[in-house]
Amino acid sequence: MNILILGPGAVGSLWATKFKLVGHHVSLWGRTSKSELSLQLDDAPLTTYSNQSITSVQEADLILITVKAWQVESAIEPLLPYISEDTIVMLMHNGMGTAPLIEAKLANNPIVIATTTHGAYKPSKQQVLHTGHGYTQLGGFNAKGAQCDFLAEVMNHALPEVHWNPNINGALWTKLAINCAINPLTAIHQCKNGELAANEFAIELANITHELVEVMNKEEIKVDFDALHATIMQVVNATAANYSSMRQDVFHRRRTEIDFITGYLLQTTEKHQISTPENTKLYQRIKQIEQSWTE
Ligand code: KPL
Repeated sequence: MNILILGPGAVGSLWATKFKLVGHHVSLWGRTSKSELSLQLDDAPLTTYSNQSITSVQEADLILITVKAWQVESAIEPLLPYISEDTIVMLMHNGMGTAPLIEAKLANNPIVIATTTHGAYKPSKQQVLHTGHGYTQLGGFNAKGAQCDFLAEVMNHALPEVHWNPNINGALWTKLAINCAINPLTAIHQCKNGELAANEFAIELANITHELVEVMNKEEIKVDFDALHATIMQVVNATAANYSSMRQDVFHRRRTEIDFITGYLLQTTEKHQISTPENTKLYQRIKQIEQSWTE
């Protein structure tokens, strides 16, 4: 397949190198205007990709968007005049709420949403490290996207495991709930994920989880407190030594994904006219931190 990776950060570069290894024709669209970029996955040899090539947009069978949620709209903008209606557009990032923005611009394209638990890290522009083996779920966002289940096999060949999930919304909400619970708290307290298992966070985490269950049930995602709390604590323990992406963003004073994580939850809360004070408090605190950098 002709695959274009829009946003060759850590996750985008991981998929680019994995796709190339199994023989796909892979191009990148990064921020730099260099016509070629090179990537090295772990200890594998360096591989080279065309960058910002209009032809690669026109010929793409799949555009995999791996920029942060808040960058999706502006990142796709320069490509819009060149994207064919047959090109599958796939979103892969933390948070929710970008698919309708893409649909508004590319109404006739198949749109697929992906969520992955693979860990990747880019210590330099060329190097990408596959730091944690995970799995990926895909599902259609629109009717054309729902017909793209063959992609699970294609992607599974490059970086297993990949599953097609006809109920991708449930998977996205579960991931959103994990991020709502872990990311703001670790960013505010500048701690590792594992530190949230301490007693001092027990009540706060339980309150956050109760609110998440209420909102998810309103969205017709069937989940109860014990199951969601166990899932969140399982991720806290499995990623105990890691710094969450939001903790890293705050540490480096970069814009966080809060608007598409807790912000998306609060929009949904408002829609159902319920209240989620614990999550609102976390949202406001992260916004305050971001604002303090510009003052
Ligand atoms: O997705 C994550 C993130 O950091 O954004 C978790 C699952 C919390 C792992 O750190």
